[in-house]
Amino acid sequence: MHPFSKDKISLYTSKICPFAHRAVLALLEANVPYEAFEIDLTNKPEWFKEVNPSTKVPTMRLPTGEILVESLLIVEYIAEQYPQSRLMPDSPLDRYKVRLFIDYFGNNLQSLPYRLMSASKDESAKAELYTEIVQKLHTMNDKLLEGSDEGPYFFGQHFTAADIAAIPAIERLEMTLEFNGFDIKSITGLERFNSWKSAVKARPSYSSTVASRPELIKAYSKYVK
Ligand SMILES: N[C@@H](CCC(=O)N[C@@H](CS)C(=O)NCC(=O)O)C(=O)O
Repeated sequence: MHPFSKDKISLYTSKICPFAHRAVLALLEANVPYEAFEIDLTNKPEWFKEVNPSTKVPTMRLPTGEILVESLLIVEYIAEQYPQSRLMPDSPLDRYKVRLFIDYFGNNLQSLPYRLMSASKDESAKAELYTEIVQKLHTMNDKLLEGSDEGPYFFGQHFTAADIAAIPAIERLEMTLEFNGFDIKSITGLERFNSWKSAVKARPSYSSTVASRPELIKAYSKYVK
């Protein structure tokens, strides 16, 4: 029998997982009471298979027993179930823009930290990837400007699912760049990106839940080849 909360949402999560962090951010931003069950990804409990046979985090259990998986779909569910959170904009066109940004981010930036970690001993692959990362961060800067000139969030003053989708992987990209001796702050032309990142990181939902650098480095060292 697996543990779950009888009256609240249960979130099976891992502090070091960027996907799980999205669900945590959405729940906190929507002020939804929930109980977290921390899953050790290196030694998953047997009972986790009963909750979600794919044994991935985040997995969310509603008090009715329904199981929800996939971080972006969980974020959208929270946005719809708790519309006062305003995690998605009001108009279909603006929601489309948020989803387009999330799609762009997933296809272009989400995998960069893992790719850089895997290339870490290969200096020429790393240099090539670094050029690609700089170019992709410039494109992200442009996409943020397209969302809103002023910011600070993708959708201006309004914090949305777009910000939630992107920040966990950006945190890990920043860490991996630093780990390899690259300072993201030394890349010029990223003013909009930098102000976006600072504003998102300053939110209590983020600052109170982000894994520390040592925790992340310990967890991610297994990807370093
Ligand atoms: N597409 C999924 C990815 C979730 C995922 O890959 N989570 C990783 C941790 S970061 C996991 O649970 N891995 C466990 C495993 O693969 O065994 C989502 O967005 O929720």
